[in-house]
Amino acid sequence: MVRSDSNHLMADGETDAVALLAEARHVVDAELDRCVERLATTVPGTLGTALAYALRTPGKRVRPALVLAAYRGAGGRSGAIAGIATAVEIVHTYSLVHDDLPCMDNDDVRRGRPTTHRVFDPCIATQVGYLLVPVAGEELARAAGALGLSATALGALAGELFEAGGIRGMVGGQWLDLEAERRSLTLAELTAVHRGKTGALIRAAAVLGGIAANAEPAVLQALRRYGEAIGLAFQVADDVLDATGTSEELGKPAGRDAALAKSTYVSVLGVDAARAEAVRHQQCAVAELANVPLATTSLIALARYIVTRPS
Ligand code: GRG
Repeated sequence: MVRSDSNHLMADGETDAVALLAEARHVVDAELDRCVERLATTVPGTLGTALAYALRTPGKRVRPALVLAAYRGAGGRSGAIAGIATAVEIVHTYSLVHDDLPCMDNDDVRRGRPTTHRVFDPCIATQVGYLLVPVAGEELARAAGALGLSATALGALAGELFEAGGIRGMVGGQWLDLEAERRSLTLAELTAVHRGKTGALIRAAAVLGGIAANAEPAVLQALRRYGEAIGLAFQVADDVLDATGTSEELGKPAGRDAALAKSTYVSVLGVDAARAEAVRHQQCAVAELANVPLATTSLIALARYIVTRPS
């Protein structure tokens, strides 16, 4: 055990994850600022202001940290990886803006701030979400150029990111989730929803880091399986936090799943078994990293953080 600056006792590895998340926040927030400046010239007025609001909301930056850890784990060394991490974060941001809309979860607070549609209006927030998707594509292409990657590698990056964001990933999972409202799901059905809705983008973050480092197919496969498992661990932990955390801790209303009568890992398994399920996925993720040439310390630390995080 080590002692952090805040005098909070931290388990081994947690400091690595906290430092990596801080670094990811630093480099991605700088990249997002540059993105906002570029957009200000092309998207003036209220829509531009709303785009800046959504892009500058302070999230944990877990997906960018995964991109950095996978990239460096696979031998990548360039600072331009921040642009790939930013592209993933922009897709994530779009999903949060749309997820909060009145036609979806109808949430008032996100990341400790009023949601985009509450500050502006649902029409503007809908436009913000749609606009962020091509912005993520531009960011990805710019970063691939700065990294000196080939057109084939850029194709692989784009294919991975937008398949994860599409019908076979996040959007498909969200559709299943919306269809499942007010219905009790089995554990298998719930897992199918979250493999797409939450897991796909997290998996893509790990794989993108590997592609950007020109990793061998076996390393990419290990990163894919690792990402798949921590994606599920992330959602199980999210359900536990929603049931056990406070709104102040979470930066969004706690207990929303129960209020919306959603099937969750907690409603299906109970809190204790859900926690055990998250740890099981974490262990599966870490097991995938063995036997490939990959520096694993940060990836293991992030897997642990994902199930022990406070928000
Ligand atoms: C049009 C059907 C349709 C879908 C649009 C809305 C949408 C796409 C997808 C929903 C995806 C979604 C919001 C999944 C939840 C993932 C999740 C657990 C988010 C919270 O992630 P954190 O904790 O958030 O990393 P921060 O704020 O820290 O970035």
